[in-house]
Amino acid sequence: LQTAEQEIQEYFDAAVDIARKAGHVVFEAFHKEKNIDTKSCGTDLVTETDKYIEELIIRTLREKFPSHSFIGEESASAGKKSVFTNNPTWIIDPIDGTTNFVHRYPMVAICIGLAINKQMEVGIVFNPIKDQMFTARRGTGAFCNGKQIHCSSVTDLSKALVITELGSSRDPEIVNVVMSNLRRLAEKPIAVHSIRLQGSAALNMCSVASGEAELYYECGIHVWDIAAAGIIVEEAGGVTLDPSGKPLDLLARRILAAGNKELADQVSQYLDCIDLPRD
Ligand code: 2AM
Ligand code: CA
Ligand code: CA
Ligand code: CA
Repeated sequence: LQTAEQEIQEYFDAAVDIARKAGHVVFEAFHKEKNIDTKSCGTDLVTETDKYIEELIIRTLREKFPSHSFIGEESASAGKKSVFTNNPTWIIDPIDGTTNFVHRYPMVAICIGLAINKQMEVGIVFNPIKDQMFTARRGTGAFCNGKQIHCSSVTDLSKALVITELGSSRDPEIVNVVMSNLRRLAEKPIAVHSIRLQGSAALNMCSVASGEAELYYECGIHVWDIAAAGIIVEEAGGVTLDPSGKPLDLLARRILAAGNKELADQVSQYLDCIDLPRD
């Protein structure tokens, strides 16, 4: 009989293994001509590779763990509503940063997370272009290519490098909220060191986990954008919260990831978010 720890190790190894295989596919497709389609609007892109990889990952993990459940971006887009239960559930984003992938901007990642009893146990975020494999298992730290990573200890918002995104919606009301948040952070009295937009929610969170940036927030993201990267931030010593400062709700479409609670509390009072339909 396996102990719970051995079981989690088996899930972790399987996730790393399939993330690498999927990474080869993304790497091969990266510089080639792509077949691009749009989803909710003209700035919400998807390629054949997104769909192919999600199918590959789910098929491979389901073969190994037939009783497990699956939530994936492209399955959800195909009409399969996310059902998040206590059953071991794999949460998958085949390519996080599809717009980057289409433009050959090298910030793309394969995200594979495993939740048991709705708690994240394993998180894998692999950038195959830069060959960076970010990994975490609950209670054992966060790593990039096997080397332990830690969040920044900066607690002063005016000394922070902040990451956010434009998002895929061009609805004027949503764009307005994005811009007013940016303006508030840029202007005095806050006047952060600077602001970055990298185009991948998961890699933004890995930047926070690595201490490259102090914090990241975004409204409009989905559970598959943040599930795997969330445990990586936490195991690197950081916090994941709702942008309001309340506890994180994985299905609520919004995230604040920061190196520490002090910084998160400072920024949360300045951030506005639009309520979106839950995942
Ligand atoms: P994707 O590339 O997998 O679609 C960009 O804002 C980041 O947020 C990307 O990681 C993108 O993931 C994700 N994202 C997905 N849907 C979004 C939405 N409706 N609004 C904002 N970001 C979204
Ligand atoms: Ca997408
Ligand atoms: Ca995504
Ligand atoms: Ca995606």
